[in-house]
Amino acid sequence: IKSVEASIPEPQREAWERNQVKNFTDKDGFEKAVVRHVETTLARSMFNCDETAAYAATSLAFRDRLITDWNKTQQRQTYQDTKRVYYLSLEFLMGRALDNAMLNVGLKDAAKGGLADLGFRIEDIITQEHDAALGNGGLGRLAACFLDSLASLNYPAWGYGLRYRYGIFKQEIIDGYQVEVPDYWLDFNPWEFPRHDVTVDIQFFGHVNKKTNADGKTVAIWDGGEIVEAVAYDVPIPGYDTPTTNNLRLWSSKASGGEFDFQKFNSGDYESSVADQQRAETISAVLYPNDNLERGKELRLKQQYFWVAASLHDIVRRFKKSKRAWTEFSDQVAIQLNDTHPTLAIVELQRILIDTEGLEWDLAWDIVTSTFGYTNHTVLPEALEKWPVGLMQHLLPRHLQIIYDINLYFLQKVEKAFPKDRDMLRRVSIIEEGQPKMVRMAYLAIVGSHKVNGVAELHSDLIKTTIFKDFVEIYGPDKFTNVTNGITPRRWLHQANPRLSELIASKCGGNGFLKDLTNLNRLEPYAKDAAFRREWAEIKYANKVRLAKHIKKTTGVIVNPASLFDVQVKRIHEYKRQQLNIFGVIHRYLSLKAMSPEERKKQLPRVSIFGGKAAPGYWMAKQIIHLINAVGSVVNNDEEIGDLLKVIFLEDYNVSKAEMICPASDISEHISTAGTEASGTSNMKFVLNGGLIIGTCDGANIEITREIGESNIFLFGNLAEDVEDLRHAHTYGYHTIDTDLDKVFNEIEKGTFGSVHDFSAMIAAVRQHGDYYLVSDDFHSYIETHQLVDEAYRKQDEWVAKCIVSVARMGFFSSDRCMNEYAEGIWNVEPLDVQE
Ligand code: GPK
Repeated sequence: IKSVEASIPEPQREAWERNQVKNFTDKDGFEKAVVRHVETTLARSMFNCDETAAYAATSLAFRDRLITDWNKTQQRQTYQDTKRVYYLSLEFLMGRALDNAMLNVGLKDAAKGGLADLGFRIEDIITQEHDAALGNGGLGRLAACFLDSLASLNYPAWGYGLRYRYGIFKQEIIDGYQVEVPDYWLDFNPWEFPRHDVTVDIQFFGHVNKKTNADGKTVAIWDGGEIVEAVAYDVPIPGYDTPTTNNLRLWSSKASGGEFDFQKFNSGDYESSVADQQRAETISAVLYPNDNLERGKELRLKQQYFWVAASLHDIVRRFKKSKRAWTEFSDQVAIQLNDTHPTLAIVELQRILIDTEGLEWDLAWDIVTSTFGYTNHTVLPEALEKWPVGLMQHLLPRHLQIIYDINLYFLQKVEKAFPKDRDMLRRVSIIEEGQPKMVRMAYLAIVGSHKVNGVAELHSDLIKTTIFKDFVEIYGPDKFTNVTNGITPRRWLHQANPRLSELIASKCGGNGFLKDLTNLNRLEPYAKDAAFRREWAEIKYANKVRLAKHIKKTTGVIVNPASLFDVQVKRIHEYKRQQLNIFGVIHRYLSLKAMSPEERKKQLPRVSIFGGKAAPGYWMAKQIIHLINAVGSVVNNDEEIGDLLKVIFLEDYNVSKAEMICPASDISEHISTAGTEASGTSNMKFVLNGGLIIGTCDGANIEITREIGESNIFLFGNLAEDVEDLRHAHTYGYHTIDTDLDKVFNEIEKGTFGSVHDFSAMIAAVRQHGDYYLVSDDFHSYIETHQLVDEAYRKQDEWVAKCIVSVARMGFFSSDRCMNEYAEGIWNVEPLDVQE
């Protein structure tokens, strides 16, 4: 093994070593770094430093540390020449970086003391930071948790994504309706390093010519069209308690050849030269705000190719520097496709290998398929990506030819294995026949990968028996596997809930559980310890007080922290069934209203908290938000009800708000129609923070139940295996609406919550349009289960004991476990030793 130093030529090594950057390691060093950045980098007088400047200088001080660690990590990884993982994701929902950097580097206390000396409270400085919100929801946040785990476990790994100028929109609630505001987040971003020297020219459009070489071989030449330049921006990803600092490389688009086309500019065509520039910049301008939905827009396909082509160019360039034979490509490189969004990478690598590098098709295809792995995140048909053949032909003519060839060879093999099964060929073809013809991206991803995985056991079973059934027959079951999702305990426990983390550490032998979450099991005996339960409950209460303050500040509503906090925060979607929740809330309200004052006094006070964004074009989801707010304004102002019920919609749910909300929940709702939520990951965050959950038998809820025990979770509703039959029955007229739900509907239709017209479609979806999401079928068991929740919460001691036992049994759901499973079962990569 060559050492890092060996990469520096002998005569100069001493001078470089003598002048090495020395990073701060304590409070005094931190203060010096801050003051220096205030005065020099920010050019502010040290006596004129506000919180914004203190945030900037603190971040820059930590950035200095990260980048020196980053440099060493990259050198080490290059010189050891081990296999690297490349995680391709259109979304990285990172949230804030400063708090995470301080904790991972282990210098938060130093920073806290230093900032206090300089006159600041660390909390005020941390909250200055704008979330990096380059994602929609679960899929993007999963990618961010994976990066944290990969670095913490010392895996050589890079993320590749797009540097959107606008992340997910900011949500405002105006008169109860969602209004979208652009999220321009790049005004000051100390966490990225522009690499103006790392650029790639990306080609679009044009045409393909055939040319015969000197050796008589025919080759394809992709000519003409337009070129857009990709510029790299690097974001350092620090591991927890390790010097490993990995890289997230984000590509930004820019007109090729500098600012303007000078030809056009000089010829007086100023407007069109500016227009060209703007068109190029549009590619990385904005994140598509859809979750679990693909809308097939041309610009989206351009984004995908732009990002994939730049990333592959980078990966191939790095490989070629190693001078190894092409046959060793997959010994050096593993590429994971986060959903089908980067599927064109398969085609692009095949194109590079055959067109640019001159390899034979079969050899190239072996290299390609041994390099890629594909993760599926949904079975919802509206989310499965398909692109019109015509659009692909226009934008990427050479790629379409290659897709046709991939399909031809694939179908030939299928035909051999299943002779005379014409329908099989039609079903599995990468090209869907129809008007228009479509390229099925998931099928292309399966054919071009060596492993396909789902994200929870039920989901991985479902893809094998439904959407990808034929492919299991063709390839055999071993190509398909499961890796149940996980979350990083650093952000979702240590950072979000410092007091709970500290209490746990005091009983688990220190902070080791943050690196091996299974160590949480040492907590279990303390569930029986009354003093421990008191401390535990006191922390939960303090977290609820903090959320109550936020609610008061942002909505004006005063909630009692002693109430049961019932939380559903996630993207608004019919399949996630926020409508079921709000109908249940209305049912509770009607029940309270029907009670005598004496009876009412016996009821448990509850706060129903919602949060989440609706895709701007998802009309029904927006109506759900409106109904929640409409119910809130009636219930919250009903003096007869008082503290017994409050309904809150939290504006602009995002990662940093989740960090405040998860620790403050008593019960959270994960109530998707069985079989629709691939995994869910917030269910894990809530349990890890000492909250219980109410949920359906869906996604990771099932495995959470297996781990923590059935008595510690509130399960309800129909099972996935029954959904199809129920839907079938609805369609053929056997749908009687649950009587309690019918009362709720009647109340809405009386106008109790205002605009009857707005809510009629939500009701019609259940009553008239087949109730696709089984809201009525599950309503009764949902209501009953909430009664069980009330009863359980009254027995506080038992409740707290359940919470402690659940946390103790959550070790499995660390994204560290997840990354180890991918590394062993899919990537075949190993961690790199870090002897410093
Ligand atoms: C799945 F298909 C998609 C999508 O477009 N966006 C998204 O966030 C989610 N997902 C699933 O809905 C979750 O069940 C899952 O936990 C998450 O991906 C991560 O796998």
